Amino acid sequence: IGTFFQERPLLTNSFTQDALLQAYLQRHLPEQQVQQDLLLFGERLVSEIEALGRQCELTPPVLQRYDAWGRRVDRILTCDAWTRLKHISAQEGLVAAGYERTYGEWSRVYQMSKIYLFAPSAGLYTCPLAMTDGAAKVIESLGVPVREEFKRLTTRDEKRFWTSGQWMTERRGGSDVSSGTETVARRQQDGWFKLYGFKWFTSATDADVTLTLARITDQHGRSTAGSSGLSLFLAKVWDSDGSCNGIEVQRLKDKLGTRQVPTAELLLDGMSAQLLSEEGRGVASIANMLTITRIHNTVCAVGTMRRITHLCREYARKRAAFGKLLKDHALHVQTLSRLEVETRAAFLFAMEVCRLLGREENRSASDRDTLLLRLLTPVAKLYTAKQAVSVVSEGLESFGGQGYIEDTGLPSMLRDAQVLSIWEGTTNVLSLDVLRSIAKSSGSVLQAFFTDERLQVAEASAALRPAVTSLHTSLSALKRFAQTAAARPTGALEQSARD
Ligand code: MFK
Ligand code: FAD
Repeated sequence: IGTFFQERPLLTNSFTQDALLQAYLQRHLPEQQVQQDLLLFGERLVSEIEALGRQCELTPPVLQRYDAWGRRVDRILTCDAWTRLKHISAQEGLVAAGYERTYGEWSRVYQMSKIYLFAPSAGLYTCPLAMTDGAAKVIESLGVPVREEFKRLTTRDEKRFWTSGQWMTERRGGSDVSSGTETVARRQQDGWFKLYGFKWFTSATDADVTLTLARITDQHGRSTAGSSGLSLFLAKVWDSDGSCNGIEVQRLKDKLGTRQVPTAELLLDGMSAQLLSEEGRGVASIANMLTITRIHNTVCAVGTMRRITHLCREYARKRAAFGKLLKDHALHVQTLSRLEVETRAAFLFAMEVCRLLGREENRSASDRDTLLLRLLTPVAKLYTAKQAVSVVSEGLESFGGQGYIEDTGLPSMLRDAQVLSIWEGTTNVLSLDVLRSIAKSSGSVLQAFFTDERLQVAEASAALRPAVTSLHTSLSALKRFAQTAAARPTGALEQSARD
């Protein structure tokens, strides 16, 4: 069979090999403790976490519907590596660091730096972590008295750590949750609710608790349609004896990627749940969760881009073609440079959003910071998700045929990247969210963006100012129209004709 065997690309400490992350932290968060923690975490990624992530890919979850005696049990069986990743996530404070706020306004940058390093090795355990972080954020921001749950979602104690699901999507609507949600909530005498409905996509369904949306019914069983009829609930997924809390697991989805994560279809048949939001404020209340999970999505997308770019560079130093190493072929270097530029730009974009989030939570955000966070969150999510697919795809090609071979571990990166633009809001839905943020702020989010000196868009800003002003005028006109229309429909039409 010959004597030549290609040397594989080596994965070394992800922190020490990442010059941009190190430089960014050196500039903004130069604490010795942070450096030390990330250095050790980088070692742990290579020595322990990478293999666990791979085991999750190779041992996907299964649904055990019945026990040996024919009783319906609906147990989701995950592999040991998945459980181990849960414990490591707690120990490393991958959610906790965002709430301990040890580094003040830079706490989110610290936490997300770890998520960024963790993501490409972690067998998608980042998925439950994102939702857990989002649930903690909702509980914290609503100020509701569920202290025990909040503590468990944000603890570093692996024995007490809980994860959360995010059950929004139903068969009629994943984007249009407001009209697509059919699940109803019936009030019980003790003030709790029983939920009945069908949740079409629920990821990391082995979670301990979940947030979900449902319509509260009156005593005649009627409920309000649209977003104003939706309320937000918190529920335990499993009862204390390990059985489901009024849930039937219909099946696990057979997915293109994210095979490590159980994603189930669930029939809610009297699931006991606690009302978290004000009645009818479910969508607005879960929006805080969406902000957090969309930022996680962004950070994970960039983490994946960094990993493939690193592996490609590594490989180019070891693989030869036409008499020299790939790294000495100008055309190949151009391809790798493009990947590097995309990855660096996406990294800085992601970290800027994390910085803004940290400032907001530390109460040191200016009005402009808050506006920018609102505007940039959906933009960062939609942009980096698309870029991740394109960068990973190009990255696979730079391995030639080996990029297509399963046991290199490379193909799963492409499969898993593909979901980043679908879940947590598709690209079009996020584009509409950008418009929502413009409309709700009467254009102020755009003004904040175009007048931000650090973004060095002064020239573009000057050129775009007339467009922003005209957008402002249109939005004001729209607002006036809506106000007049509400009070006097015919008058509004006359006024609009005059305008
Ligand atoms: C790797 C890490 C990633 C982790 C992945 C985890 C696994 C995957 C989990 C999922 O995929 S979970 C499901 C995610 N689903 C979505 O992202 C839903 C996509 N659809 C939307 O985002 C819609 O825009 C949305 C359902 C949120 C709203 O649609 P509507 O019915 O047109 O809402 P409307 O009436 O405009 O807004 C209702 C309220 O919410 C308004 O507040 P007010 O009542 O106070 O006026 C909005 O301002 C507010 N709102 C909506 N989006 C917001 C927001 N507030 C802040 N930020 C936002 N983004
Ligand atoms: P649709 O809403 O039917 O969208 C179909 C297409 O129409 C999309 O391209 C969309 O961009 C476009 N579109 C929709 N509305 C508009 C519009 N107004 N203008 C222009 N274009 C539009 N959901 C959960 O709640 N919890 C989970 O844990 C979860 N896990 C998931 C795991 C995986 C692996 C996947 C793939 C999905 C998961 N989802 C989950 C569901 C996911 O959030 C939805 O699939 C997603 O939000 C899109 O909703 P949909 O599937 O109903 O598509």
